[in-house]
Amino acid sequence: MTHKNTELLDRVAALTKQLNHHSQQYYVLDNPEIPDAEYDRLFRELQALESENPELKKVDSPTQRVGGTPLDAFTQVTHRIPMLSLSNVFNEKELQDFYKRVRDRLKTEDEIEFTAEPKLDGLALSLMYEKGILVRAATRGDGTVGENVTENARTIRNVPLHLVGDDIPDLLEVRGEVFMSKAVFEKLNQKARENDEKTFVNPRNAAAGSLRQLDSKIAASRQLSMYCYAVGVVEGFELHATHSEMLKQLGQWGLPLCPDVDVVQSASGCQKFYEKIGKKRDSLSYDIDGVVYKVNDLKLQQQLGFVARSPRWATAHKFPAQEEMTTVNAIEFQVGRTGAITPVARLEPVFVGGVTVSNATLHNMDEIRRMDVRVGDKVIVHRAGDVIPKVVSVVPGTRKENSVEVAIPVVCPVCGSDVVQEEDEAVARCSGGLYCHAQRKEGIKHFASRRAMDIDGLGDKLVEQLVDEKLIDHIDDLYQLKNKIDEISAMERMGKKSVDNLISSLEKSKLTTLPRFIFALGIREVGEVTAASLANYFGDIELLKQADEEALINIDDVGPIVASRVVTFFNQSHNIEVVDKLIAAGIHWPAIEKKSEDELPLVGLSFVVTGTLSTMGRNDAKQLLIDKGAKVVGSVSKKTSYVVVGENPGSKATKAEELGIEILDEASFIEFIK
Ligand code: 9MJ
Repeated sequence: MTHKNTELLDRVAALTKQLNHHSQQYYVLDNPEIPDAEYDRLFRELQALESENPELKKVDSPTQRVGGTPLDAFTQVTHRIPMLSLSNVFNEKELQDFYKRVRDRLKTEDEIEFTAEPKLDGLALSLMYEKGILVRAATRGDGTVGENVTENARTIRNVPLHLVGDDIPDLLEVRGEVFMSKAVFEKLNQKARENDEKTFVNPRNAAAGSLRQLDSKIAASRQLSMYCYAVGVVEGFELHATHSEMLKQLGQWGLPLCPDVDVVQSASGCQKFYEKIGKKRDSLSYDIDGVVYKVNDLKLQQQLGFVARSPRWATAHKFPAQEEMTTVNAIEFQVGRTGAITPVARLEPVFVGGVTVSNATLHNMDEIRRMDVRVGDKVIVHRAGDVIPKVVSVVPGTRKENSVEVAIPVVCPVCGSDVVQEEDEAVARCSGGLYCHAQRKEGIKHFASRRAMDIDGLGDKLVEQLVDEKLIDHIDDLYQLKNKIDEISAMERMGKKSVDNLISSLEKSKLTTLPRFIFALGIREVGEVTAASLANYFGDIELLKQADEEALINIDDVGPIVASRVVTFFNQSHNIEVVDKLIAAGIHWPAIEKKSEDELPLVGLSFVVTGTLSTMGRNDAKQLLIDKGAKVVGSVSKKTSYVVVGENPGSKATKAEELGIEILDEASFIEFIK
């Protein structure tokens, strides 16, 4: 062998070893040791060497994980030992019956030990290792004959392409469940939605569809995972005495195991495990549809044997289904607290996820269009844990002949204001900001808040109470409360003192500033900084009311989105009415003097204020800067001129240092402002 060849062989071997090690750390042990980019570099190097020297490529090379040439069809695989299905129990009584059957059959009064495992909701897969090398993977199929999906299985990152450790059997078949983690499922669906592609209905379908892809490159892109839970054919290895020891052994060979498996005693131990996993269900990273109990002692398993196609030594304890089918009786639109219009499906009541569901969210119009859901359709409803039920898909072929597409309402179903949908948003919104009943509570809370009208003593709870008691409807009603003292006093927790305080705070709040008043109106996208810019530019609310988008875009800090939100807001006669009533009630502010250039020495500079200042609040500091013409923004970027840093500043200060932006501590800031 030439010198060059040995070098090449050594490099391929070294890369293979490193990649296998890091792959195991990342995918099986969840403990990555090197950055992804470094892994990718090693990977690409090996890929390049193999493509230049195809004779060096092994079937268990880490490069085999990215998929290869698409197949025309899967070949069939006959399982030497059939792949079983499990019997089910649905409640504690049925679990006790199962336990009794096991003990009766074993003719024993002794406690029986079980492994208790989460029941993964994926798709069963058989992996065949010959002398430790993965040579074949097959789906369960009908239990006897499955499909050869070896190419796809090789792309599952936590499936070892070869086993590691001692006593590797001559032949080992392991079985387990292939699944898509909830996080990957959400990520892929998010991407599909962005690209207007079809989404997966649930992680199970996603996993099944991906494992049965003829194009293994597509399968690779689906980021499937597997947990092993059983041993099939074994040659050249003496089985351990219990199932739990066998699982441990699989782990030692590098096979992935579910981390939530336990060993329990008797039916009561099983039931406890069921309840524990039930509580954890929503926080698990993978979907499950129940738990599985298996008699732990393999000799006892053998004595118990099988009935029909299921083992007598195991059973699945199922959770209530989280998905059911039902009919859409109507589609209505609800208005949320921020004006978001949410389509809701009124359903034929159906028992799902442990409760009877008769309404389910359809999220937004994009979702409706994507699914093309219509009244009369049969749909799949999903309800997990405490999450609100949602319609996930339309059952194909169930459409009524005369059904019509769902149209977005043109006016708000609550207040009749125009409904608007911005190009950049999936959500349609009611433009009736201050007027719309659906939005009033949040609007009033914002109006009263410290940085807006600063109405002392009018907290969120009191706003809720006042609205619920029908003492206020819109923000302008606040200033009529002085005529409703008896009614307020009759409310819970409202003593005379609180009422007096509230009324006097309201009176006090009438003297404000124009920036605060504009901010208090709660126009979408108009925060304090924008409100100040608008106030300084127009100097007057009347001019702002009449401003068109062209005029608004001229203002420093105002882009097309903000401009359109402002115009939409003041185009609603309802909103104008509320503003006028507020001013009529006596809200006023000192006139804004157009400041001269030398009074605005900080024009053109941009500031970030972070951390705790000892001599003033952060907002006071911002106000000082704004008053001098500076722009104050929330995050540090290359465009930031200065970062004012108080105590415990966090990541913004670090970022400023990284970008080399000038930092002012409190003392230098005060000096600077002077
Ligand atoms: C699942 N689906 O998680 C079994 N399963 O054992 C577990 N399925 C099984 N075990 C024998 N954890 C047949 C099926």
